[in-house]
Formats: sequence, structure tokens, C-alpha cells
Amino acid sequence: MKKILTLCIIRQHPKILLGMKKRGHGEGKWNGFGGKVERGETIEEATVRETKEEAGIEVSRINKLGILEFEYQDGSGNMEVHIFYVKEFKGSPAESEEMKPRWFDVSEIPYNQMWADDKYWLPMFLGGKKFKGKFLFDESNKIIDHTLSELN
Ligand code: 6OG
Repeated sequence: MKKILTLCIIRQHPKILLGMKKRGHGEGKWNGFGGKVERGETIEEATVRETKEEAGIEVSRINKLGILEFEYQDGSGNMEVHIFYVKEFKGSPAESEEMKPRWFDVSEIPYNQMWADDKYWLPMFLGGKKFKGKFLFDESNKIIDHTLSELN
């Protein structure tokens, strides 16, 4: 079965907040904040909860911009990730057991230390576009195939 996950990227122009994942899936990569949606919880509630747990901040007025499906060639770990844009939050970003947050200027996004799919969709996200797509990875996390389209 497909897991449903969230991904939250905070933007205060000209910077976005990313976190360095310290453990588990995606360790050593910069990414937004997020994780699995738990039973009894909406996708939006999970987005708020995960961002609080991982970055210590309380986001509000979250805005969904994208839905991406990730699949692995061996059939393992299929997921559907809901991607949110956030402008407002309370508190200041703090390191957690899972993530080390840092602001990046939008002209200096560390794509070579991010998931391979990010360079495809993050420019759309930063342009305020809505999108959906699907990425197929091999076991070394290389993209074998993908689709990506803008939604109106
Ligand atoms: P936990 O499994 O640690 O949350 N995530 C991905 N993000 C991108 N950009 N590309 C991928 O390519 C990803 N796979 C997972 C979703 C994992 C977090 O990492 C995101 C979640 O926010 C395969 O709970």
C-alpha cells in the first residue's frame, strides 16, 4: 500500500527554510519538513505536527501546491507526498533529533545535496505554480523515469 506523507517548505522571500535530515530515509539531504500522516489525522494536521516536531515552529495558513508520487523499481516504498508552501509561522527554527534547519537564499538552493526530484519541481514551487508528478527511482535513488505537470 502507498504511504501518504507531507512536505512543508517555508518561504520568507528571498529565503527558504530547509532542514538537513540527520537520520533515516534521506539522511544527509536537505529537504522540507514532514513525514507520515497518522491514523485519525488530516494531511494538513500532519503537516503542522511534523513541522513543529522537526523544526520547533508553528506554521499557519498552509497552502498545498503539489502532489508527487515516488516509486521504487523494486516495488518497495511507494509514497504519495503532499507538498505545502508556508509563509507564516510562530517561534524560531531550532534543531531537533531529526533535522537541522537552515535558511537558503533561493539563488543558492543546494540541489546536489537534495533528493534528485527536487530540481524538477522546486522551481515550479518557487514560481507559485501548482503541480503533480510521478518519479520512479532505482535502488541507488537515481531517477529512471518521471512525469511532471503544472495544474491550473
Ligand atoms: P520520514 O519517512 O522520515 O519522512 N521524502 C522525499 N522528498 C523528496 N523531495 N524526494 C523524495 O524522493 C522523498 N522521499 C521522502 C517526505 C520522509 C520525508 O521525506 C520526504 C517526508 O517529508 C524519494 O517520516
